[in-house]
Amino acid sequence: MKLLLVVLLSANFLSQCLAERLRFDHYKVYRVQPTRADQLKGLEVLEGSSHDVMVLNNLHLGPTDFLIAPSYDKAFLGLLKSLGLSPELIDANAQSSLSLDIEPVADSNRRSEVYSWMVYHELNDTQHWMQNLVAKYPDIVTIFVAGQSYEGRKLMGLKINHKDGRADKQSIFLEAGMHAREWISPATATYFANELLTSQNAQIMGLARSYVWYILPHANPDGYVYTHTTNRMWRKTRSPQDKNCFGTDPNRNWGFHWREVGASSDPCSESYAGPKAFSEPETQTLSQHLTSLPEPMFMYLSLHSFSQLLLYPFGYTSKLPENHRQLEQVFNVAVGAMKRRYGTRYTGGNVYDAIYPAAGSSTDWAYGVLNVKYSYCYELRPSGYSFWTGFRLPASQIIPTGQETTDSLMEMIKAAAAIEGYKLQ
Ligand code: 0X9
Ligand code: ZN
Repeated sequence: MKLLLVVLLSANFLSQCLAERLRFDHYKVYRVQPTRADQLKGLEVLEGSSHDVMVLNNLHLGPTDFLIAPSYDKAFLGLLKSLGLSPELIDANAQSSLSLDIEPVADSNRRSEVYSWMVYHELNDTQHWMQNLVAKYPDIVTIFVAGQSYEGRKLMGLKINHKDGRADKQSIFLEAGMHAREWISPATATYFANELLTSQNAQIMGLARSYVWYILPHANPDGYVYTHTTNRMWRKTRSPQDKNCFGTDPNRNWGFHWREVGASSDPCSESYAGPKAFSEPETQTLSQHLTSLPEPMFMYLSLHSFSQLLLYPFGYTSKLPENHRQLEQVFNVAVGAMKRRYGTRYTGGNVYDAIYPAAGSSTDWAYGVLNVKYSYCYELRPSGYSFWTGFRLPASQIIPTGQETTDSLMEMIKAAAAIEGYKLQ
């Protein structure tokens, strides 16, 4: 009896500790297109104001999607009317589309020895997979810990260094998962790492041997876990902030022209830059780790989703980087290779003009502070601008995305190596 009580009590305790997954029954998704600064200002009051309103992308002059609780519907429509805005209804019941089983997640209780790219994975599963690779390729793979998250998780990545390669190797760092809900990003990073180890393609293996590779699938592990346990649409880190809001946008938190433009000082905003540069343990420890790496860094890559864009610095200014001609040349090659296999079209350019001003990103920092001359950010599949559907890429597209992105990265690196006279194997 006593034992039963203990079991029951601890089960209860556990369920209270484990955050419940948020449901959005009969919530509506609206798209609103502010065209004037006063409209934008009027919409800002909605950010983090209650659990009944979620702003799905960072507010800007352009289409923005809102997730609205039934109880808030009237007030929301009233506000829009007063601002002279008319919404478009994107989804009449958010929960029914969230419930569609397009994103199967591997069951980590029944972890099999085969880690596949047919499904998405939880953080623990991927960390376990990385550890298994060390056992499988002891001469090539080691684990690096780039730092720690607010909730104490490790920023764990793979270092891939084929010992039979050239002696004076430079490094390539690939960071993924900075934004929690962009699930295709870590999935593509692990797909690519697996290619570097197992590909039958001689060109891929040649490149694998020509550099020291650092692959960090989850730059924001707390956020990623939160998208699995509680809120699929979470973007930021999970540190508590003022106004009872949580998280900082880690891609606005880097210490290079911090918060100058396209970043918010409102803790409830999706693009909150944080109280100061590198306020977040994730960006602080990762940046220190990057500074301490022994090899000269040849390229810095950041994987996000979505929109099918390839981006290069800067986000903080429309001024083009000094080597922009080379960056553009490599961009053209990379976009061409992306299209080869499945016809997937990418556009892009410098962040500021190609999407929107955004200061404090890792891509800008790697270029501006670390002096990495080839610093790129991919916004992976899908195309379009529906913030409601764009982060939920069907799992059946993980492999095609992995394949075409590998094609693109290979050609990108070859093109940059040719310009720099870096000899490949
Ligand atoms: O807003 C962002 O941080 C990125 N878009 S996203 O939808 N993935 O959130 C784009 C930022 C531009 N990219 C870099 N400067 N790396
Ligand atoms: Zn992102």
